[in-house]
Amino acid sequence: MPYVNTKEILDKANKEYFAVPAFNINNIEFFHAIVDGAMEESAPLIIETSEGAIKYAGNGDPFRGAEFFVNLVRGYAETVPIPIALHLDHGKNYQFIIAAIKAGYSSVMIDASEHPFEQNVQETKEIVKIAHAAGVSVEAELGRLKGVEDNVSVDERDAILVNPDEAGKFVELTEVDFLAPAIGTSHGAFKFKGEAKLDFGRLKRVKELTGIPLVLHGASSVPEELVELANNYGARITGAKGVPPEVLQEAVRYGVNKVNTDTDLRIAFLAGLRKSLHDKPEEFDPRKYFKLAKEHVTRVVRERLKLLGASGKA
Ligand code: PGH
Ligand code: CA
Ligand code: ZN
Repeated sequence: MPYVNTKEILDKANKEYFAVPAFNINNIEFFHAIVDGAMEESAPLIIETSEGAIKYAGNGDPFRGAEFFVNLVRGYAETVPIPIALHLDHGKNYQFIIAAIKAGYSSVMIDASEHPFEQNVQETKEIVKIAHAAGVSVEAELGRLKGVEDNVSVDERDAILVNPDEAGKFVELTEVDFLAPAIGTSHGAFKFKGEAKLDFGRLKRVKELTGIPLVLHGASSVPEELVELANNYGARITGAKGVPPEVLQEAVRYGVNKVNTDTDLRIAFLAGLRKSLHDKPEEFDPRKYFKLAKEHVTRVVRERLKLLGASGKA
């Protein structure tokens, strides 16, 4: 199947009320493990790379890194039976966003969410103009990715989370294709101190006022059994907490169509790698000691595709 525009995948998800996980990669091992999982589930696939990943793959050079990922993902897509898109995650620097568009990414995120509303509108608008002219779709973000505790004041909450009325205006002004509204999640393995609490009231309003595909960042579930496995083999990850699977499904019911997933894959890979290094100290072929790590990643990928309703949607 072809290398596709992310918009094609997400417009279908929006119409049919499911979500597609977007998986972050830095290297070829994660890529292969993710594609295997998506093929086994006959699911559409969104691969995403951060600016850091592009820098890593280009050995410091963003243009080289962006070319590397496009060649990898586009070349591969043409040989497999599922549609695959490549997305720039959290584009903050003009240089990286332009590098991604030039190299042939399917979509880019312009993350100007730490700036005041007007500036976010201006910067997003500018990228939308450039990207759309090249046939590349655009994601933007409103609000800050930060856990919100129960004892936080209403004012503080308003300062951190998305303002739905602004979201409606933002989409109208920028003509952005997808929007990531901050509703209480955060990146990494330590998202919540107590219960996972997302502001579904805001999410529902944002969907009503925009109608476009919505993106949930910081959406990893941080499965306990994987953290435990990693810790049993020498890792030291304590107090980790993610977004439980049933909470993600609720988010999908309120209109989330793209679910960004990085941390879960990292923990899965780490757990598998630590176990195989421990179990086979005589092994020094990376293709062999990465095998179990990749299998763990594939399993997480399959679980999330099923959970979010993307299985069978290729
Ligand atoms: C993410 C990933 N990438 O943009 O939002 O979030 O750390 O929860 O996997 P996690
Ligand atoms: Ca942000
Ligand atoms: Zn993110």
